Amino acid sequence: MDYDDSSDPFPTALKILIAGGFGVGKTTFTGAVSEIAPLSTEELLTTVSEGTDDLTGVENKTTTTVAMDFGRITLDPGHVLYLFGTPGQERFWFMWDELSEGALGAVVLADTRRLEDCFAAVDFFEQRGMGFIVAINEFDGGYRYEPEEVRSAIDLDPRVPVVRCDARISSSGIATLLTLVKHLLAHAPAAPSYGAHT
Ligand SMILES: Nc1nc2c(ncn2[C@@H]2O[C@H](COP(=O)(O)OP(=O)(O)OP(=O)(O)O)[C@@H](O)[C@H]2O)c(=O)[nH]1
Ligand SMILES: [Mg+2]
Repeated sequence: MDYDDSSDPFPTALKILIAGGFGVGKTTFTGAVSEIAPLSTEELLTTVSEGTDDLTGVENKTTTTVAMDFGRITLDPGHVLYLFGTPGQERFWFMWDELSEGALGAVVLADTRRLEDCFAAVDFFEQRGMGFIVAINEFDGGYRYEPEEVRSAIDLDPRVPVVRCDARISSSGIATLLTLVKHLLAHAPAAPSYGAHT
């Protein structure tokens, strides 16, 4: 990077969404990478939701996000990411429009045991023309699919990166966020501070 950030005491704030279906690990991801105590709006799962949400694979899950998760991570002296985790339960999806206001891009977490649950998030960002990547959260005991297998299963645009991650591990989450930021910069109309290609 030929850009000197050191003279600027105020880093650029970038708003990023952590999205995906119910129980894919959005709250876990945000909590693992955040350098501040993550804000989370968890409520106990009710017996009503047992009928609507598929708990396969996350049987021990007792809470769900009702509004959002919030975390912060400093990528480098010039860039701070503000992470907003979306609620996964369908009845809270009205929050997504609100949360995506001003967002630069998104990580769509996917669980390969319930891949179809990420379709709604993928559609949401495709329709709005917002840059996103798909991160496969590898749960214990799940079959390890190749990213390219996942790409063709969701019929994803070849330009959208697909990566693997473990939402519980900070370094894995950070690597995922770096992939997203690089993807956003590569497709931004102009990013002179990074000397992006014209
Ligand atoms: N084994 C394993 N468990 C995980 C992983 N990520 C999340 N979990 C567990 O999966 C459950 C669901 O994680 P959450 O972070 O609450 O998922 P969420 O996407 O925020 O869920 P909603 O907000 O309800 O949609 C929790 O019990 C986590 O401990 C992972 O990578 N591996
Ligand atoms: Mg959550």
